[in-house]
Amino acid sequence: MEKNVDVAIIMGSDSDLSVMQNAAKVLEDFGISYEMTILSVHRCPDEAAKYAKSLNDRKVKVIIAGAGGAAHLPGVFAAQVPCPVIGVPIHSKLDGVDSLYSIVQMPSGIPVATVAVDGAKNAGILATTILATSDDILRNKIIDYKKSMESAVLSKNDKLQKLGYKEYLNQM
Ligand code: RP5
Repeated sequence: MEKNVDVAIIMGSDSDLSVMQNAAKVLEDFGISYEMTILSVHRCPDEAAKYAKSLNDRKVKVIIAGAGGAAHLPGVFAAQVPCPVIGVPIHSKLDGVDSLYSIVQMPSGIPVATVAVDGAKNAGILATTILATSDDILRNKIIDYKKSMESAVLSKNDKLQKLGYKEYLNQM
């Protein structure tokens, strides 16, 4: 039996997995329930449509969909679900520009929130912030996460001021 999860990570091929794992890692760090599925809207369209229906039946809250090349998967899912879809363009033979344009250029009325080429980590963070709008624990975790990034940058700047750029680079 399929379980209830907050986020579904979908990708068009196992060749996308090395990128898409970065979305899963973020969700794990934030303690968000998710499932991960390989399904192609080109190579197995009937199964993909069945899975979209199952996502609707289970009221999955956010979908992260990665695909490369003629990357129709995020848009085809967005057409079939009422929840936000985040698209991850995967690097490809055309450096991912084909994937990026395929995902970002959606027709009016069917948006896909598109991150950078191979930006699965940001897709995970964006999904978390969407869920955080109705979950104060997650909201606080996002605030802490941003504070930790702030401290990391400020301490790098302190180090640069102390060492100067040459020594800083020597130590990198
Ligand atoms: C897309 O085609 C997949 O998302 C993948 O990025 C690309 C290539 O797939 P494979 O030929 O590696 O299976 O559908």
